[in-house]
Amino acid sequence: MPTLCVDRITLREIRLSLKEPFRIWSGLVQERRIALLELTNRDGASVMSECVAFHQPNYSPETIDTAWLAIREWLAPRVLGRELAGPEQVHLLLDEHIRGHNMAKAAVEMGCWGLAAESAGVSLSSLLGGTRDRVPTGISLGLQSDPAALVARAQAAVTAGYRKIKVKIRPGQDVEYVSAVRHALGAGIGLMADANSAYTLADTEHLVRLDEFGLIMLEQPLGDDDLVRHAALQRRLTTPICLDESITSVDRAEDMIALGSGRIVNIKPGRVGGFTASKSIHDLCASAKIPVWCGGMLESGIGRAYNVALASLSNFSLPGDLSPSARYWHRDIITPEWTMDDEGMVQVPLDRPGLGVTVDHDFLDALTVRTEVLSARPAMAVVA
Ligand code: OSB
Ligand code: MG
Repeated sequence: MPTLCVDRITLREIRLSLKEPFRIWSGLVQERRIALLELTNRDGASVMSECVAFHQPNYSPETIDTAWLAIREWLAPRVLGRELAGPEQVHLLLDEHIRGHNMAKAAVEMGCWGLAAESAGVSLSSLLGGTRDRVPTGISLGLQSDPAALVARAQAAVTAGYRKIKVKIRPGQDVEYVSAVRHALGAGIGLMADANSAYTLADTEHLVRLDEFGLIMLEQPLGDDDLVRHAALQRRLTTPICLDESITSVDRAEDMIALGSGRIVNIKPGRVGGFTASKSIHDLCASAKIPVWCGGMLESGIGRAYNVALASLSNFSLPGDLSPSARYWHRDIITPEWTMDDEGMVQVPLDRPGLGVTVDHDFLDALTVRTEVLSARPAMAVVA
């Protein structure tokens, strides 16, 4: 068993412009500021990981800048130069006496999983216990200016082969939009809506109107930390509620099940602090017969590699937000880019060790706006 000992973490920030701005209720992303980590093992192996925090705290309290600080000041020092029995150990190591900062923790923790896979010469999917060689893919469509614009995008997505169409909604842009898309696509297409916490319980009667469209789920209608009101709303809806923002740990998933706050979980490894927590939530949900699927955070091809590996686990039974590179970027930072076949499936790169993607370092350098190298604290210098 090759040992895991991270000697160096190089942080870098890149800027990557989306082909089309992505709008949710609480904000807009046009140019993605992405923090990438390169972890180097003592044996020389190295791997990159991605921190999914946005530039603003509109999805979760973290931002790229708070994550950068947390990694430099508190998280990297916990792993650098330490002999690790395996990546399973890293979650607890980062979690003890450090509250929150899940996306920062996840970037380090998932990088350790990637490094372990790379060093052992196995695919990340096999190291995690994945059981599939391809995963079904959905698309997430941002808020549009009118129903026709949304319908056009939804129809194009169905033609491209996507297995699930998710539309963002907000007060004033909901029933009319969902109705237009459902009528245009027909009853057989898997359709869902994501509100990113845009509503309150006072909107219950209004949200009940969505029941008639046969949505596979309604994602995160209420407050990000509000399981109690989601339970009240779920009692009024026939549409299953799926929680995204609210599920920040395996304990919150347990609470959701106990309270009946939702019937489906969107697992984003960044939001829950990494792969060990993701696997625990996956296993808990499997035993409670709660389907899970892998969400997205407008990741580059590096973050996508981690999500695809995770989505190859058996209880990821619904299509994930795992769109191919070309849905987001003019050019991705990996070669070849992520693609989807016309059945809406993404191939899990099982035949390659580690992440299974090749980073385009020249392009990465051209996109980089800052870097910082973090190393194991050197032994005290002896001054002669
Ligand atoms: O709620 O899943 C979300 C994008 C930004 C912020 C929140 C969300 C999303 C998405 C995009 O839905 C999913 C993707 O990466 O394609
Ligand atoms: Mg969501």
